[in-house]
Amino acid sequence: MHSTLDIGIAEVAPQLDAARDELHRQGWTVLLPQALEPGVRATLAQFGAIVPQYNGQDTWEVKAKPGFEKVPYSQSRNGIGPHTEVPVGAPPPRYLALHCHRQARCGQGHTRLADGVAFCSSLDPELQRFVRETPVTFAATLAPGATPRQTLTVPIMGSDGGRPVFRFSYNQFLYGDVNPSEAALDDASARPDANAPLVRLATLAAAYFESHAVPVLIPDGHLLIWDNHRLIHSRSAFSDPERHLTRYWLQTAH
Ligand SMILES: O=C(O)CCC(=O)C(=O)O
Ligand SMILES: [Fe+2]
Repeated sequence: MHSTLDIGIAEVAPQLDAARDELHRQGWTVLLPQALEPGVRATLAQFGAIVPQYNGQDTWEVKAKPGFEKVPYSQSRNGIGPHTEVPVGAPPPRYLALHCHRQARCGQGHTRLADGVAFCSSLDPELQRFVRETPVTFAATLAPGATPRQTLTVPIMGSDGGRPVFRFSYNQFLYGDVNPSEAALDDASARPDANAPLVRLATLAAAYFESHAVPVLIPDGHLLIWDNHRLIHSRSAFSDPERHLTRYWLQTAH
């Protein structure tokens, strides 16, 4: 006998097959509200296992909160530079999903995606070598200025079972942490020089995003899912305080 949940998933199976194809082909896809009818978690389970976030819970609300007005943080209305999620993870979550409850109505607040592997190919040979060979210490705190801090030292372009695993953080390369505090942002003396490879990479990624990123304004009720081992994402600033998405991290066996 089928439960309601089984029937729900069976009904959307063709849509999910098409979405999986697109996810593998272009690195991202958008699921329609109908594909989420069996329940967001049940649908996401068809892509991977939901894993806990920095707060220990398996969801994170991307919604502006007081106290983060000056930092490039998910719970602010500020833009966030090009990054991959959880670069301190070994491995980082394979997929990232954003379920949109209410999109910004101000014409901004796009989630922007670009191919990290293509970005690496656009670099000069010296930086390409740096990206593949030089270990970089990634550091992440749960929230700006918080403790504890997690770190991992690995090259930017690594691999997991033969697949590329790309780690990147504009914030980390410029300000020393995935979630820089206001003090770190203000501390010009602590800033590495413009010729340092990590600073050049951050600047080049921002420029690459200007010309190559796909801006996605996830419609209300839809879910954007992308390959976090391959794509870099960023967010444009917005003013609408009601913008609200729920973020999920998924892990796969391979
Ligand atoms: O708000 C967004 O569109 C994405 C923010 C972000 O980078 C994240 O939640 O991982
Ligand atoms: Fe992110």
